[in-house]
Amino acid sequence: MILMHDIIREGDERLRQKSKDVETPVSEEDINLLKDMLEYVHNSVDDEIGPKYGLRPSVGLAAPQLGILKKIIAISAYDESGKLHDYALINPKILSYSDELTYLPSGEGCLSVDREVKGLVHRRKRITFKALVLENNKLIEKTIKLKDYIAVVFQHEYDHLQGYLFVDRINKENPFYVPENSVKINFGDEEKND
Ligand code: K3U
Ligand code: NI
Repeated sequence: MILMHDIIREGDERLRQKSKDVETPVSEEDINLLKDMLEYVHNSVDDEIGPKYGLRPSVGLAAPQLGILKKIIAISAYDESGKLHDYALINPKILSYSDELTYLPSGEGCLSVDREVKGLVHRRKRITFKALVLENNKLIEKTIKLKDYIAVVFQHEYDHLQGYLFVDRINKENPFYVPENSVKINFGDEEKND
């Protein structure tokens, strides 16, 4: 099982490198890595397993965060309507995205960044990507459209495959700057201050 000491941190050069495509047919080893990564994300938010093993809660994990420079991503997160999105992805490739941007009003965090970084990360509001998706123990090539929060989570993880961290995307002069084409993600349980 993946633990926090397996996760590499800011300052490790491997987080700054570009990941390589996973060779197909995908090996048993790579499929097991993908399963272990999704298991980490599930365990991290489990009320018993998370605290027992000291796991930092997470909605996603990318292979480079384990020092493995392969295009592999696991995501498990609830969208704004309460729907669970579980994705185990190999070789994701963004096909298109909206001009419109979106952002989390509380900013982002990362298992590989051990400090609180204040500021907003503006990401594409809608994206379409293709990937090999693990479903029912089978890898299927799929095209997936995501929007809003789940699209933000996907882009955070996809950035890890390109060697970017969320801190790189915060405006240095004005961390809370909001471009006119960026809209706040609203989970519906926040106070309305605007
Ligand atoms: O955003 C986090 C969260 C955890 C539990 C419940 C709800 C939210 C924790 S930080 C996180 O999940 C990172 C994981 C990382 F670093 F390994 F990629 C991913 C993330 C994606 C989008 C926004 C913020 C964080
Ligand atoms: Ni991260």
